[in-house]
Amino acid sequence: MALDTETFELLLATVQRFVRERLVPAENYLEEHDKVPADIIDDMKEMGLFGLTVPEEHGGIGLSVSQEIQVNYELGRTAPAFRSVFGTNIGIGSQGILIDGTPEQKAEYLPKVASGELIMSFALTEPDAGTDAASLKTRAVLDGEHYVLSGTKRFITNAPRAGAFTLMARTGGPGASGISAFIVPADTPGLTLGKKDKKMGQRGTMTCDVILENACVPAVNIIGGVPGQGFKTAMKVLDRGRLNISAVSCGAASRILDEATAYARERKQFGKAIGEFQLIQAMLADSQAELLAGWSLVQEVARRFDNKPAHVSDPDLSMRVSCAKLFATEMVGRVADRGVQIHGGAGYINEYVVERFYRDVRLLRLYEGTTQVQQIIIGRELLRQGGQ
Ligand code: COS
Repeated sequence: MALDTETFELLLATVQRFVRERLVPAENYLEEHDKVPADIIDDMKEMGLFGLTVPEEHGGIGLSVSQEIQVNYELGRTAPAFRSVFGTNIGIGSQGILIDGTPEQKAEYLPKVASGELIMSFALTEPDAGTDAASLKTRAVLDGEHYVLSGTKRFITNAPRAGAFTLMARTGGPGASGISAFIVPADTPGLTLGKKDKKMGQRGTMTCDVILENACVPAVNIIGGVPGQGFKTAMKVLDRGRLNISAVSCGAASRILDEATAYARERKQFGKAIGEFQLIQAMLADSQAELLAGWSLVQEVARRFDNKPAHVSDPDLSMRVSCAKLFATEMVGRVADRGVQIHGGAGYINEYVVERFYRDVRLLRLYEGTTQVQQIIIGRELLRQGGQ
């Protein structure tokens, strides 16, 4: 599944222009008002951004993973909240249906996701189950043709915008095999939202708790129709999500580096531009080398992704995705830190772009699996392969 090269190049150029001409100028508004302007969301729908990864047969554009990461690189060059409007929707919010859903589930939900009519959000994390996702406690008890869900989901991105959730709950015993993935409409009686979380950065993104108190969901809403497969579905979804976070990290690093380079050319100290000092050049050089290394890695993993069917899990590929997420998200943290350093005191002042990016990119090392989770996945898989 991929868009033909010529059409994709046009789409990418349109996204680049949209980022440069519409999103970057709106960054200050976003930071000040903590909200993505409605006319920008309308433009996103019109451009087809809500359907980027949904297959054409379900009304989307059907990008391959290699194409999707390029779009995400471009979107990484602006505030992450813009991508979050549709990124979680076509990404972790609805990928579970795309990867493991029944034909009926795909036909019912994906066209609405592609048009932007339905926003979907991914609900795995709980107050006591973050990194240890397989220990989640939200219960789903079968009652005739329905499951009754009770529990709390935490830090759920886009929950206030969501029309439905891909929500993991326990239908069986302890551990991963007792978990099922449900499609839960946001208007289900018994489902309420907590107060909006106040975050360090990424203003304009919306996260909050999703609380379920005897929320009744039809049994046919289990993704794939078979209970006990939800943890695996969630992990497959996160494999693709983590690669996209890696691409966003590279895009963000390129923007920060552009800002730092421009500042180094303009800012004068000791009678010349600070960029003429080799200590400043060293920081720029390290950032450029690390960015290129990260982006090459992300593209290489994306190519492998495109060579396998989406529903098939491949531990070696998951390990490579974790390498990309670990490297790219840590890399952008270092690039942002150097960006602030090159700006000197100005880098700590809110009106400079690097200050905002420094806060925004901090989350990339946390969500969709911390750096330490990626290390666990890589380490375990290496040991499993036995050094061959
Ligand atoms: N694709 C498909 N299946 C996978 C998979 C993947 N990427 N990763 C694991 N599985 C399968 C395993 O093969 C195993 O199946 P079997 O029991 O049939 O062998 C099952 O899922 C359980 O896997 P595992 O034993 O590795 O589970 P753990 O409880 O040890 O969990 C970690 C491992 C820590 C890696 C996992 O819980 C994790 O990724 N945690 C972080 C969660 C996260 O990213 N949260 C962010 C929320 S979204 S912002």
